[in-house]
Amino acid sequence: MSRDEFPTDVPAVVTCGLPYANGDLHIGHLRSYIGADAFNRALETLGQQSIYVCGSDMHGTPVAVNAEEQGVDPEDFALEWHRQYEETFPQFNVEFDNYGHTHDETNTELTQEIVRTLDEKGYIYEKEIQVAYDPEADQYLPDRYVEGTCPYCGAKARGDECDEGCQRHLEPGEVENPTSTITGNPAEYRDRPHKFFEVSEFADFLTGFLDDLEGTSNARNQPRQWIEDGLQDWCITRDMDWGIDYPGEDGDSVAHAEQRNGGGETADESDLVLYVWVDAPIEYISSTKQYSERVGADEYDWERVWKDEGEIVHVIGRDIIQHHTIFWPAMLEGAGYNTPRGIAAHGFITINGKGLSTSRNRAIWAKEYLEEGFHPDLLRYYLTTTGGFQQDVDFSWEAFQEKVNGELVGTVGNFWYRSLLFAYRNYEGTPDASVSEEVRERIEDAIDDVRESVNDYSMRGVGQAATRLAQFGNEYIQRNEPWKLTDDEPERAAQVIRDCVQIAKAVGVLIEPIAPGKAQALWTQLGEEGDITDAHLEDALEAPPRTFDEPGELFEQIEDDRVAELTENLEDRIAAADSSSPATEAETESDDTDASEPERMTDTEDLEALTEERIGFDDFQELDIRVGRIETADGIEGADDLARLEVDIGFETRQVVAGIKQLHDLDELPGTKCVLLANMEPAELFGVESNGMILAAGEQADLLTTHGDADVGEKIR
Ligand code: B3M
Ligand code: ZN
Repeated sequence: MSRDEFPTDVPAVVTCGLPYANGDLHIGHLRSYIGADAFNRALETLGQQSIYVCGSDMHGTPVAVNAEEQGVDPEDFALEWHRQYEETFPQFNVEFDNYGHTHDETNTELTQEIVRTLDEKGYIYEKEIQVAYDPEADQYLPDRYVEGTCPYCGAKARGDECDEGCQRHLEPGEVENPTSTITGNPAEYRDRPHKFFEVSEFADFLTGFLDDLEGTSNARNQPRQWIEDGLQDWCITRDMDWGIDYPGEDGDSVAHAEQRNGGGETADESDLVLYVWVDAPIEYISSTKQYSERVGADEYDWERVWKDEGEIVHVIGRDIIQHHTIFWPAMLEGAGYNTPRGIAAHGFITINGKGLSTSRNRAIWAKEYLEEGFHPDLLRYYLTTTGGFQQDVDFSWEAFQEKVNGELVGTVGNFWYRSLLFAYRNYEGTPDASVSEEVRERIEDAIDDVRESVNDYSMRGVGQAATRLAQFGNEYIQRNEPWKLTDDEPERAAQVIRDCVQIAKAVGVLIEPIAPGKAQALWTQLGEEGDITDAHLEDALEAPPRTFDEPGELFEQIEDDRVAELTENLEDRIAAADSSSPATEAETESDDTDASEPERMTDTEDLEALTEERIGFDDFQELDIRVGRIETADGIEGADDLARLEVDIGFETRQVVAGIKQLHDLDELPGTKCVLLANMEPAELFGVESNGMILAAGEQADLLTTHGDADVGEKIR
């Protein structure tokens, strides 16, 4: 089934994975919230009716364990974090139409109603299973209360997820060699009756669902394997107090007062709370419902969207694909709700190739970023345009600086400022001329690129389309040199500047989903009325106001000494985190994980768009590309992804650093012919000089080579 492209005339809802209300947010979390915010804004720019909702994830062991550690009530603990998140999001220009939480009345009621429906339809059964138990603590050990070995891949795993290995969801009782995270004692397994949701009944439905699903290829393809391997039913209850009660026959929710212990083996439903992954995604619906109730069903009808027709899009981390592509759609289908149209699953943010960790202070914190005084749009731009959405992105302050100074300051900001200033000084605003055919067409192409990128779920594509248009603008000014025309050819000068002001406005409209604050500032400088958030793509071609005031520069260079200081601080922090013994307490974030296996992208829609700008043969000649032979290949201490290669290029042997360690068996490489850009500026990575660049294709770093007998040192032309 192929769907109508965005914009459609059916209302959309965009969501992002709910943050556990259990600790500070870091930039890894922000990739979801910013990515989804940008997607929602981009849909609106296309003219799609769309809202963006989310809420705090209040339940489960991620919250209970942390609250317990601090000796506070989980509800108070979670509500405090919830309040903080509500304050933090707007500071990153992340604007939810509704932000609720999973413990509120709407979600509690809706969750119980959905579970009751599933039960009535016969999709829920009871079964006795073995659950981990700590005799000393006299407590059952659901999920993060227990650690052990993953039965699938052998990695160290939590009770419900193989967070450091294969990323699978684990059912109670599956983790091997279980140890209690409360006392550190080996856990016993005891029999307990629990409720199961018959996910296995939905295999055919899910296969069809995946055939139609849009979004990133990881979310569309990975689950097929899980279905082929055979779906297990899903245990949806837990022996703990904190959570939404399993709904009783009469529909009452039963309050729990005392900690249950290992005594009873009755199937008393009032003893069980729902597994956090049942009520968490239901918050997507509850939050939509709250929005609908606030604005009125005439403006936005949650029931239409969730039960009749709606464009539902989830933005999530790649560690929770299984929850969103198997459990969640099965629940929705079983209870008679609509399933998502698109799921975009992003890679992790890493530092030195390793995942962020809240408990080890191995992170760049959201608050810290803001305290540094950086504008939120810089991080928004960096996070959305660095690497493909599915790729893991290694954060460094140098890379951040390079992006900001190169693309935002050097390309976008520079173009905006020089065009508006020239226009202001010579014409007190937009010159009286019409936009040239060339420029109109170029803007139309950029609009098409944005539309396509949104339909490809590529926020990077949106950002790049805007930046490329600004780059064209800079070239256009340079090529036409209006400053030479004002005296002798005033009409021609006015024409060129008219074009530039139009391009500046268009760049603003196009970049708004990614950099809404800066785009609004440009809008104001242009003397436009209202909010740029309300602008649609077509407005990029509408004439800007005739007059405007003197513009100011909207972006500022990030200085080298600033970056040096930030890098030093970060390195100290990472060294401390890496030398600390593995945390014995349960980790507090689902993204506490090493990110070592970037997904392979195989679908053509994931390919980077072809660059439109052409280069001359002379430009190509400037690249000195040579045939080389890899002599040695070894790892670099402290850098999980990088390899140090010695490459013979005939005249000499070059030392080159390449990000291929995770993707190739280094022992196999010596003797392999490769292709090397020899006149690349030397750079230093992790203290190792890289003198040239080895060429490779795609995310999997498929090394380029020659197929004939070209000698080492031959030039590639
Ligand atoms: N609260 C956080 C995570 O695992 C979890 C997401 C719920 S989304 C419904 O990323
Ligand atoms: Zn595993």
